[in-house]
Amino acid sequence: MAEEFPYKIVTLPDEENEQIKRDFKGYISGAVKVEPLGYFFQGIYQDYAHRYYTLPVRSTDVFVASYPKCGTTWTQEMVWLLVHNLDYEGAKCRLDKRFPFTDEDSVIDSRTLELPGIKKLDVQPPEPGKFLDMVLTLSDPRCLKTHMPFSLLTPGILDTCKMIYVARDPRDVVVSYYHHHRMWVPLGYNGDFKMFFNYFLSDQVMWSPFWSHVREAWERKDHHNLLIITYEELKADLSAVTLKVASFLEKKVSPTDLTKLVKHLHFDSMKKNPSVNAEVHATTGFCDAREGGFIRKGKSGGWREYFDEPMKVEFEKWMREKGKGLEKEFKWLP
Ligand code: PPS
Repeated sequence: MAEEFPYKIVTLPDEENEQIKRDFKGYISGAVKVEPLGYFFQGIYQDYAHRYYTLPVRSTDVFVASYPKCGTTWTQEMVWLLVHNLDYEGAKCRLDKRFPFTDEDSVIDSRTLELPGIKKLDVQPPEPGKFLDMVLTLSDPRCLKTHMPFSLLTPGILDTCKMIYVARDPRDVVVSYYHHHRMWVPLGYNGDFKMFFNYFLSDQVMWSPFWSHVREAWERKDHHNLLIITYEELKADLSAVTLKVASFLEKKVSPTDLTKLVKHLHFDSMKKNPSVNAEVHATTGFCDAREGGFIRKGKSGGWREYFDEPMKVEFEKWMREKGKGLEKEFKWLP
């Protein structure tokens, strides 16, 4: 018998919901929280929650999971190439086709693509459920991206397949996520950074709360099928992390292969690589190129240019209170 979805999905109070719909014009279905941890989604998540929770996983699957903007794409490209024995020719195919995003159906509401207030788009609205259907028909080995926290994924997923979980200093995450919300036209966010910052700190952006997300992964850090890496480690020593991931995936990489792969994964190459930089969406109007592109700055510590002193203090307090030790484990704060 199919497993029951064990959590309660709660709609936000009317006033809050209406405000969110005004600030995020793409959230046509409003917003919900999944209790008890309070994971925040658009209302359309309800149509897929059970399917995500019961997604059949295979022993050959490799997941890259993260809270958004933590270095998912970077890790995906590395993982795909390692899994596919450095098939650079195959890697010319778009990453979102090679390495689908299992949550996609609940991120872009297909109705937003027809909204007059957003932007005239010349792409066909995707059929609801299309992305999950595609995931089910992929042949092995599947490489899958998710932003779902462990509790909303197939229970016991790590007993079946491997997963690489990526984390990043939330101060850089909030900046990157702000640009992401302005860049993806169907999300319909036109507000300023301060307003987004407040939404982030009150866990009212998709896949928040950040700390519960990271903590759920951290609690599983000793599982042999889970490897946790950070954006900061990738920045500090891409070769070392690549070797660590290769070893986790039981792949051998020669020194020559490593040099080539690290070059391929460098920010400058990824920024101009059309199979990963999502520039195709700029031509359809799906993505507003003025926000700096999907592969945007690629730096650690860029938050300093966005936070004023009170924001810095408030955010650090939030990190210490909600992070409760994790902020130190991940070396984001001393
Ligand atoms: S998403 O939408 O959640 O999948 O985004 P995600 O891929 O997790 O994160 C996007 C940020 O990762 C940066 N990025 C890189 N940084 C350095 N080197 C490479 N090769 C690289 N590729 C992607 C990307 O620029 C986003 O960070 P910001 O801070 O916005 O630049």
